[in-house]
Amino acid sequence: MRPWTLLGLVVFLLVEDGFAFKDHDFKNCSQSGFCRRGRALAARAKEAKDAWKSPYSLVADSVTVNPADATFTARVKSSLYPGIKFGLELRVHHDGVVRVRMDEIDGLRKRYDQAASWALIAEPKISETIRWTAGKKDIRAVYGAKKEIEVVVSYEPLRVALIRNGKEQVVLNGQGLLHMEHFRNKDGQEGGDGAAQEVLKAENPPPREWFEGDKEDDYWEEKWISWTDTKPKGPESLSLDITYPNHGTVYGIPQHATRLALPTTTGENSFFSDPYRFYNADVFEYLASSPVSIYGSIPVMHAHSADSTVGIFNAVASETWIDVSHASEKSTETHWISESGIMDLFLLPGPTPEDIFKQYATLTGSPVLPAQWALGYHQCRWNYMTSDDIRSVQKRFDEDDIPFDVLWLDIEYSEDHKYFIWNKKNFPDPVDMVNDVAALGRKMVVIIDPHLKRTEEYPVYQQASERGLLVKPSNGEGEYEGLCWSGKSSWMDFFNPNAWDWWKSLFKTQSLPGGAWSWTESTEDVHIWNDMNEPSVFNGPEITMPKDSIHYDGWEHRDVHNLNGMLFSNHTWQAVYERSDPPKRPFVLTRSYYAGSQRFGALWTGDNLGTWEHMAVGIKMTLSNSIAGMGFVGSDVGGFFGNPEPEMLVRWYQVGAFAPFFRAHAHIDAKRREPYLLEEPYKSYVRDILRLRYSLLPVWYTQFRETTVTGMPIMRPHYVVFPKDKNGFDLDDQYFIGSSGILVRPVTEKGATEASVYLPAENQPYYDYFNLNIFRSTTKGKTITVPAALDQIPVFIRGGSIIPTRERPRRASTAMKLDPFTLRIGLSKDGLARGELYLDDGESYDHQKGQLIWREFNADKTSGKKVKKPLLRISSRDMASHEPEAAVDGVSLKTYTPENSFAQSISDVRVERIVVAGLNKKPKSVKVDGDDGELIWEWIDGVSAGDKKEGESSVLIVRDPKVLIVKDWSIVIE
Ligand code: NBV
Repeated sequence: MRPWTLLGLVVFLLVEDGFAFKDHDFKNCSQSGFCRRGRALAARAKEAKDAWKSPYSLVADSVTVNPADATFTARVKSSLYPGIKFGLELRVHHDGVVRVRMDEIDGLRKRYDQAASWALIAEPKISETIRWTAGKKDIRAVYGAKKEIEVVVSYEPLRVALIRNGKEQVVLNGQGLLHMEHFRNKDGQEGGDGAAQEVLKAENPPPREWFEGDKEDDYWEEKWISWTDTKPKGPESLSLDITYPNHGTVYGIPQHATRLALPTTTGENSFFSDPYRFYNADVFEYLASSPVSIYGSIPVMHAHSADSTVGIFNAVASETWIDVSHASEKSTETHWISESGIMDLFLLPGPTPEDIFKQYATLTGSPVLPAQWALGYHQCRWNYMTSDDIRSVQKRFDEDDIPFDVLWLDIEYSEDHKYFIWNKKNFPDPVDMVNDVAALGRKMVVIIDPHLKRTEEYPVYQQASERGLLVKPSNGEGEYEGLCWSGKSSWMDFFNPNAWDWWKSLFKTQSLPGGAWSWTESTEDVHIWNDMNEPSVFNGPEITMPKDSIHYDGWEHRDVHNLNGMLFSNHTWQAVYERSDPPKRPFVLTRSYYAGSQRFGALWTGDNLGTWEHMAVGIKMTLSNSIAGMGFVGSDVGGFFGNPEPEMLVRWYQVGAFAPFFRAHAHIDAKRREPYLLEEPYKSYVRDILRLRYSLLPVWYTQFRETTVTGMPIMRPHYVVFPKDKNGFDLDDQYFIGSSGILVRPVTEKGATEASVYLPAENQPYYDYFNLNIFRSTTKGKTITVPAALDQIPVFIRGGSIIPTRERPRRASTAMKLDPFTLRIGLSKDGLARGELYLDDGESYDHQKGQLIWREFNADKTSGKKVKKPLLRISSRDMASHEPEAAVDGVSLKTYTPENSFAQSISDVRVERIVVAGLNKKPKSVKVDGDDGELIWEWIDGVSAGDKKEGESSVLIVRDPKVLIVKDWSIVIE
């Protein structure tokens, strides 16, 4: 018998049987009042064609330009409602990003305006050099090194355009779909200035119906199935068209289970019939191709062409629908419809993808450097049932020499789903259990969900209740109650600042003064998994909290819904950070998230199905999350639901091993599928994949450092690496690992024996990672077919790359600290290569004080001490002290010295092997520069990097070159 309460069981069965994804579980646009209104507006505009004119205009004599910086404000009016005032503000930031804000002024109520403040790291710096110039018809700002950027705000109708080199990059209200529904009273009173309405009536305004439609469609109440949303504030939606007249491809707006290059949702040949939706939801058995909302929302979109990339970040937290259509091959129209909130939009001018990542990271922060162990393999299932079960899983992995770093506990560890509280029948000795796992250098992750069981016997609920920290029902009285795993539950309101310190105190592993409750039955080796934080409410509308529930400061849940999950996991992250002194890097996995979540932790793509389609779309979803800033991402290996056959499981491990976050997970009803349970040859295949992941940990970790500084994604789709190569714009089944030069094309097709791989438009060799065979791309790009039997993964080294690996099989990443390195070098067609290695203690924050090594490896032809013109010279130098901008976690490395104590702790670590592929002739000698002793090396004849041929490349293997990883050195090949 599973250890849940009767109520939990009933709820579970309901969820299991009743909620398999069916259309009627979640709203489509036509079932949501404001989305219907927004789409109807677009339809009227389409029908009216050129006769359509936006009623919104900027009041020219209200323009106020700030003399000290690049800000202006102005009043906006709508010819439909002249008594209603809107305020518009535009600011150009110091990096050229443009922020556009619009709100109703002196309205009957206030629109929610704090979404950006949760997402941004700080108030952005406004440019002090750029100025707005107001004219009769528009106001504009011109900037950029060559004055190539122009932002033009036209007065009538109101229209905002960001232009680069004369080409419009992004246009707001170009299609006239802007509509900010103002607050009004139910009795028909509009609010605002009645006198002005009289004036306008005399001026013969366009009929309101022409623009808004002829009925008050779900203005004051919305019924859906058995729920009634009371909508006490009435209509307050915001419709806005965002057009990219010169960009044919758009990416981003995760999370949706679809392709990276977003398919169209309107127009004749639309791929989906509904818009993409943002309304964080626990969508049970989500479809593998669908625009429906799932667990997280990042309102970030990139529009791309071979000419330039431009981005937008729309800081809105309420339910939002986005239509995408392509008016022509070269342009994209989008239409954003949000239920509430102000307009707060950031235009990221690019012009390269790299610039966009930097501009976005400057706003919302870059991913934080995770603990190194978190990049290892995570073994999870719902559930490991007892502490001995945990011990035995660890033992079985070790007996079979299969590496892993982390064991996970899902909800059944807890007593009656009261998180933090151990079910002592099955976990009598939690601290000993964690210590047994930690004794072998591993960690545990334990789940903490946000629903609190409403019982006096649960100290966490009891204290939250006493302190008034729980979300309130629509009448604002008492505590909102819903059903979740723990039965009758209430939810923490993290919008309440009083919740923060208290929540952090729960995670302390010591007893607290005054008898306050803390998690003493835990240790610093326990990290946290936040699930169900959309929030998931079993008996709520669309399995979430009713929109009219009340949060801190009186905001309705509708206003903040998409922020809810982020606030929970961010505060959990801070709790784990503050639990130890000095702090250790927390690991917190979240299911729900928003723009800015990247600063805190990792995410996974939720409850996927064990199908080939889900395996494939998981890659697309992780790519989409990556380009929207959430770089530490992965999907459940194996698929959450179902029992994957061995072939599928092996392929899924291959997919997972090349995702930043690598975790296998399974539903409670799924058969056990830990890798050691597999028959041969599958078990060996999986062991090899895991060992491959571990051997590449130095690459992953080095790429994580880079993203903490540049915001560049770790999983990098083709358009990011080759923005001008049109063949790559739609590619989303293959990608690069950061700037390492590794290209991977995981196989997600059943029965595959070969795979086709696109080599980008550059004239370079690409080397098969495993056998070093050379394939050649051309300046036009080329698709190749490579063998892909079940034990093969198409992985390539881009010519010109040096890949540092650690190839000794170990049980966990923590056991690799003193392991030697191998350098795998794939020469470019010119016979050159470059690579990097970043290392630190992997766990503390000493790296921010310069306790680290950051090396640059080069293969070139510069002269050695004795040899003037070598065939090749391979060298290692200290990057951290040479790079003027050296940084990690956004912190500059000014205090770094090469002799730091971390470097000293690995001072004996050697390079044990160097493998060079593509050298043009057999060397005569290989020596450490300046030394006379010949190194031990081996030569295999083959095709060189500069040849035109394909096939087996030449390989030089230098064994034990007697050089240290922390030192500068060079090896000359004559
Ligand atoms: O906590 C149980 C599961 C968890 O294993 C899964 O990963 C989450 O996405 N959780 C959802 C709740 C129940 C799902 C049916």
